[in-house]
Amino acid sequence: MEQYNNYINSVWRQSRSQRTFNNISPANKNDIIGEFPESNIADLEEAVTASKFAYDKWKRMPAPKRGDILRKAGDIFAERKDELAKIMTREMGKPVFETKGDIQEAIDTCYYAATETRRLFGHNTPSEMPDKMNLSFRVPVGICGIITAWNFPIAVPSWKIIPALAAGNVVIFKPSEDSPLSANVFAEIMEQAGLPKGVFNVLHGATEIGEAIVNHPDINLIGFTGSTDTGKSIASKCGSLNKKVSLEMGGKNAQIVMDDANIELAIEGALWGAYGTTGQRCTATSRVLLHSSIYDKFIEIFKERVKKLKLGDGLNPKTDVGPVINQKAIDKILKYIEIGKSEGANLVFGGKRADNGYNRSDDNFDLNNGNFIQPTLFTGVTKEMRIFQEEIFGPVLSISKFDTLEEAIELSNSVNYGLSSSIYTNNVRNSWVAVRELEAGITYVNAPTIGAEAHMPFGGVKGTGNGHREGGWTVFDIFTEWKTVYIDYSDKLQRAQIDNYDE
Ligand code: UN1
Repeated sequence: MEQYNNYINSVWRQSRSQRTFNNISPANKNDIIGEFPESNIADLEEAVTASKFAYDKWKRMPAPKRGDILRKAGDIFAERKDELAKIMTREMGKPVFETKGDIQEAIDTCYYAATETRRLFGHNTPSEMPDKMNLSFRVPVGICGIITAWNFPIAVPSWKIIPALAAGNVVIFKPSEDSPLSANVFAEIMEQAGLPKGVFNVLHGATEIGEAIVNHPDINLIGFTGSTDTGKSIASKCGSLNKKVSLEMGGKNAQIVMDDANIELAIEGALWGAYGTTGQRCTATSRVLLHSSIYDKFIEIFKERVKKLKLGDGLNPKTDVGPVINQKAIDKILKYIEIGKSEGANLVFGGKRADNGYNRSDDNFDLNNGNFIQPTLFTGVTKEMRIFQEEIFGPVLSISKFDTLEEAIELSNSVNYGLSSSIYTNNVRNSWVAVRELEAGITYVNAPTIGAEAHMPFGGVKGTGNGHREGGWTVFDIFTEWKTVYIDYSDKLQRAQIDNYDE
């Protein structure tokens, strides 16, 4: 079996723990991708020592020079797009057209961050004293511990790592144990781009190494994408250590469809939003709220479209929907389907593991060997139901009914999450009222709840985040501190707040 390593100080090496875990393709349990190290605290100490040493030089390199390296990384991601997309599909399952999009987000992020290194604007402002100059500019935070999920194995890490590096930080990255190979390719690309040694390190493993990173006193910041429960416990630990922490967590995103909407467009949007990435996005459409006058018509057409979605190997271009990530995910999703049934929702389609009787992209592909679940559709879902409230992270969509826009907004907002939201309407007033009232970091008008672009702020309110926004210009608020400078050239002691108001 192929053996893979950690990446510390530009050296590929085994863990001191001597322990490993297997990375298995979710589409085929017989396809073992390789063995990866289960890192421990000794590995982390080495990475921290290397990072500290690297930080000293990296933070002093002119930002535009750092930008040149990141631009080069973008070029290499672009050159290696096809090859990397296949690796990602093999390891986490989503179809190749999606993994290519995932890499494109990283390319966009590299190019955006590279140009930002020539801005990273600070502020000059008048002093209240004569002959004195006030300014404030961004400085790096230090060593950043980055912990991410597997559903966007390149895009989501890049949203954090690339701007962190652009701003002069160094990074210790713990990828998900379900997508470790993509992380190693990420490291290879950073090295090819010319990143100095120790600036970017990868440590594989699960909770043990994740907790060690969060607890390490010399790691100054934690950037996390994953579940709300894990995020909250990381945040409380960081609180007690007075460590900066940025969290991107769960979602329970709703698409509202008004009676005046283009129904065909809304159906297409819901299909992509709910079943794209097999529903495994924090931005996924897990609820559709339909105006009562179009409720039956929408469901009738929608159900037929869901039936047509072909399951299979993401490497096959005919596949619409890939597998879910692992057995734990299957158990969780099937448990929620049972909950939905017992709560009285109508299961109108799907609801089971998909076997070879299911609509496949290739008749010879054995769905039984992979983690395949039928795209599932519940109707008649009410807001008290757990399937309406809780994040399932799988191909399960709940449909509910409303009579007025106010009711739709109230339904959309009546969950503990607030990442994405959407309204389909051809009425200007409806759309702007929704934009104003929806409690979410992102609102789409006439587009599904997925599809964030790299140069815009990304993040959510309520249980989704802790006030930060990745993406665009706002990500630099996470990965920098402000240094404020006063330069007094009056040649005398000037006491602020006192001398200038002296009679
Ligand atoms: C995620 O699910 O963690 O907007 C990120 C989107 C993608 C990013 C999703 N561009 O759905």
